[in-house]
Amino acid sequence: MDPDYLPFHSSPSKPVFKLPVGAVDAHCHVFGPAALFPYAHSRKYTPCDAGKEKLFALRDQLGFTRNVIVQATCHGSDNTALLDALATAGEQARGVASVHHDIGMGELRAMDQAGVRGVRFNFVKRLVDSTPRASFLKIAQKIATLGWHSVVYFEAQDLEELAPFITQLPTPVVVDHMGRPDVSKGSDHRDFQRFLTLLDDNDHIWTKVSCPERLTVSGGDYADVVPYARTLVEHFPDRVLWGTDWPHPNMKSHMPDDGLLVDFIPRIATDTAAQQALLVDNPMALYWA
Ligand code: 0GY
Repeated sequence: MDPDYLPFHSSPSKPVFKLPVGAVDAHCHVFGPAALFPYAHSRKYTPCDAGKEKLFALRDQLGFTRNVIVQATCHGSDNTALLDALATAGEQARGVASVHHDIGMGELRAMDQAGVRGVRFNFVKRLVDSTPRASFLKIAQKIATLGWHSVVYFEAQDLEELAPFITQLPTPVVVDHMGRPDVSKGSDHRDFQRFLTLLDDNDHIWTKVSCPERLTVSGGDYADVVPYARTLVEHFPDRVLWGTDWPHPNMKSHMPDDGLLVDFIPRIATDTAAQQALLVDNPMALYWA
C-alpha cells in the first residue's frame, strides 16, 4: 500500500435511511488481496487490499441486495479479481471490466456469462496512461453486439473535448461521478451546464450521482455537492445510478463512513419514487434485464 494511501473505514455506521428492497450499490470495487490477485505493473497507485468478503459484508450491513463491481485501474486489464468476486456473488453482482482492444469475442462472451455487462474507458490522467480513442471505439463496437454499455470516467474540464467521442459510442454510456464537476464553481457554471446539455441531447447517456466525499470542497456534510446530484436526479430520473465507491481509492482529505454516505441519498433523491428509480429500477434495467 502507498505510504499516503487511506484505508477504507473500519467500522461504518448502520444507515438511518432505509434502502428500498432490492437496492443496488452500482459502483464499488474489489482490490486484491494482492497475494491472490496481484496489482498491475502499470498501476498509478497501490491500494489497501479490499477483497470480496469485505465488500459483501458491507453490502449486507448497509442494506443493499446487489453490487455492480467496477474494475479499478490498479488491476489494469486483468479482471481476475473481479471475475472471482462475481463467481462468489452469483446473481447478487454484475461487473464492469477493463479490456484490451484486441480481446476476442469468445473471451467477452465468457465474461458475459460471468456477469460482466460493461467496459470502462478511463480518461483521468492521474489514473491511466492515455489510450487511443480508436482502441476504445473498437472495444465499444465489440461489446455493442452483447448489449453491454460503456462506462466513462473523466473530469469536467475535459468534457468539451471528449463529447464527440462519447456521443458516437455505439452503446449506452454511463458517466462516472456526475462527470466530476468542480463544485467550487457552482452548478450554473458552463462546465456543469455542458454536462446537463450532453444528457439532455443524448438519451442513451446515464450518470452515477455518486462520490460526494470525492467532489466536496467544503467537506462536512457534503452540502456543496447536493445541488449537482439533485439536479441530475430531478432532470433524468430514469438515467441515474448510485454507488458507494467503496473502498474509496485515492481519497486524500478523509475516509467516508459508508453508512453516512447512504444517509446522503435522501438529500439528492428526495421522494420514494426517485429513490426507487435510483437504487432499484434503473440499475436493474441496465444490469439485470
Ligand atoms: C473511483 C475513483 C477513482 C479510482 C478509480 O479505477 C480506479 O482506480 O476509479 C479515483 O481515484 O478517482 O471511481 O473509484
